[in-house]
Amino acid sequence: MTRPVLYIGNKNYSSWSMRPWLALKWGAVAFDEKIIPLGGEGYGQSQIREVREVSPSGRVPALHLGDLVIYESLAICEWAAEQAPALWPRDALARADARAASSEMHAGFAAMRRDMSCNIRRRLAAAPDWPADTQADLSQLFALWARVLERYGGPFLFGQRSIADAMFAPMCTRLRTYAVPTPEFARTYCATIFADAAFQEWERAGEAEPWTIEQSEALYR
Ligand SMILES: N[C@@H](CCC(=O)N[C@@H](CS)C(=O)NCC(=O)O)C(=O)O
Repeated sequence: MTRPVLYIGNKNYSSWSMRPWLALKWGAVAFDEKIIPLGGEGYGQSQIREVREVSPSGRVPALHLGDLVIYESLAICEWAAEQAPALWPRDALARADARAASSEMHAGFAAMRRDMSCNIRRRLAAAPDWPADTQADLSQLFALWARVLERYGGPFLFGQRSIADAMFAPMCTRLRTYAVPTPEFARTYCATIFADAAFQEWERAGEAEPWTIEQSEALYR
C-alpha cells in the first residue's frame, strides 16, 4: 500500500481535521499530511478550489489511500481503527457505546459548533451570552461526558484512549477558548486531553500558523 496522505485544514481552526489526525497518531499509523489553508474564495460553501481537487465533498479532512479518497472524519477514524483496533474499546458493548458517542459528536452539537467556532489559540476573557440551543448543547455534552466517565472510570471517556476522545478533543479546546463555566469532572477530562503528546503537537503547530480565518476571528470580537 502506498503511504496514506491526510489532507487537512489549518490546525488552529479545523476541528474536523484534528480528529482523524489524532486517531492516526494514537494508532501509530504512518501517514503524510498536507495542509490546505482554509478561508478566502469558496470557503463555507465547500468550493475552495484546492480542497475540491483532493476531496469529493469539497471539505477536509480527506485521506488518500492510493487511488481511493476517504473523506468524512469519522470514516477516516474507522479506517484508522481497522489498522489499530485498540482505537475502539475492546469490550463489544463499550465499543457500541463509544461509537454512539462518536456519531453523536459527528452529527450533533450544531449550535455549539455554530457559536463556538474552533480557534485553539484564542482565549476569551469571559463567556458570551449564548442562546438556548447552545446552552442545551453544553448541558448535553456535560451529561454525556458525566455518564461515560462514571461508567468506564476515566481518565478517557471510555477508560482507555479511543476514537471517542479524538472526536471530542476539539470540544475541550472550545470550552477553553470561550471561557465556558465547566464542571470539575469535565475540566479534569479536558486536562487529560491537553496533556496528550499528540494533542500538544497539533496545538503547537496551530499556535504557530500564520493564517487566520476572518469569519472565525470575527466571532465575539
Ligand atoms: N462532515 C465533515 C465536515 C468537514 C468540514 O466541515 N470541514 C471544514 C473544515 S473544519 C471544511 O473543509 N470547510 C471548507 C468549506 O467550508 O468550504 C467531516 O466530518 O469530515
